[in-house]
Amino acid sequence: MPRPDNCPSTEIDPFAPEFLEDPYPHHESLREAGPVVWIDKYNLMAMARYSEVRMALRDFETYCSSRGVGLTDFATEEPWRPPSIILEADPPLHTRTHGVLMKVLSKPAIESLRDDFKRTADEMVDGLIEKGECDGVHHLAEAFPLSVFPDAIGLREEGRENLLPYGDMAFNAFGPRNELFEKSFANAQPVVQWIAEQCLRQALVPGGIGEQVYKAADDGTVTEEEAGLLVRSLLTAGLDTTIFGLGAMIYCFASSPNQWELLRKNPKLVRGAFEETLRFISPVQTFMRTTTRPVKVEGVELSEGQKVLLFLASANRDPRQWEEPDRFDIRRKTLGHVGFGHGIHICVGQLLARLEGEVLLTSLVERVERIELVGNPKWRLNNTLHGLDRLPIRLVAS
Ligand code: OVM
Repeated sequence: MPRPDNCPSTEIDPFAPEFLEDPYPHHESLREAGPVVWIDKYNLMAMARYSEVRMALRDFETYCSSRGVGLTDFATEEPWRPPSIILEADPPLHTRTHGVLMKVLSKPAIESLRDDFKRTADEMVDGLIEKGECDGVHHLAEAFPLSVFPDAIGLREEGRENLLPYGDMAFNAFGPRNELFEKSFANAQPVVQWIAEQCLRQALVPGGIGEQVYKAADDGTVTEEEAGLLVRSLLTAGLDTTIFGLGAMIYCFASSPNQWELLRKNPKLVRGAFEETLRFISPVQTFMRTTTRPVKVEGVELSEGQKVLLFLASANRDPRQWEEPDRFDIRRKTLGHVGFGHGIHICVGQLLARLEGEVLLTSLVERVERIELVGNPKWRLNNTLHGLDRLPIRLVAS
């Protein structure tokens, strides 16, 4: 795929450790380079401005998902696993599968989990206040979703340690076959096998969301095999994403004590605060699309079959759209942020993610006067996700 005429280009590698460690200054260079930028290293077209990212996400006919939403072009290369029938699909298949997950993750379905989630969060926060210092990632951002999400789906206890390695693999696999990819795939076989086994109907504990997906197979909306693949989507997308989001939330408040004070004075801001975290950090940093036809963008002609890298995280901090975008401000109007994506592929699990964020933040606000940073945060590098590996904090009781 040649570089189109009159298109700015860059030698930046958006999957190199120095980019992933602190992506935000690199996003600025990409935004300033132009509405579309050619990434030499991967023959990749990039969009980093809010307006172009939204446009491409909305135009699913021109910017398709069925050829993969990572670097691998499913039209010419073998994907690492059978494609997702929702993420890596276009209408009409996407419409059908999206409908099934919409229903099992609907407002009433998710709300029925609230009381249980809140009890768990309350106990967890109480325990950590008692403990004094803790790791905000390990003891909270990971521990909370791990103790509620697999139960909500209806997974058995045994083998749950495979969930995080699988997510790490799946999100690295959208990028190039670099060191991060190779490392996460070192022990792939048993992890992939365990996941595949848990997606089967007979593996799922009755009463969970997984069982609900199979009920859609009973009424004929999807086949039994498709139901299994949709459970796989839940297991792939449902854990690392929320963990990185919750870790970011704790980090934002630990490093902005004035915002914490503001939230404690006005707990009604909890929902908006989680949303601002998603805008500010964007746990899912990027997704790609593939063009289905030649298309002109701001004077640059993209050819058919062109991979296009969409920087959600950069769109969420584009000064063309946001005032003081690099400021974490929980009173901000975050409407229109693309942290959950945009258009037909917008996150189908967003109500569950928001429930986790809201519930955990509420437990903290009710109990904690200060979140003190007691050591250096460490970022965990991944080709798609941005989040923390370690966050040494002390929760001081109010
Ligand atoms: C999937 C899926 C959906 C959303 C995100 C994602 C790995 C995967 O359907 O498997 O990230």
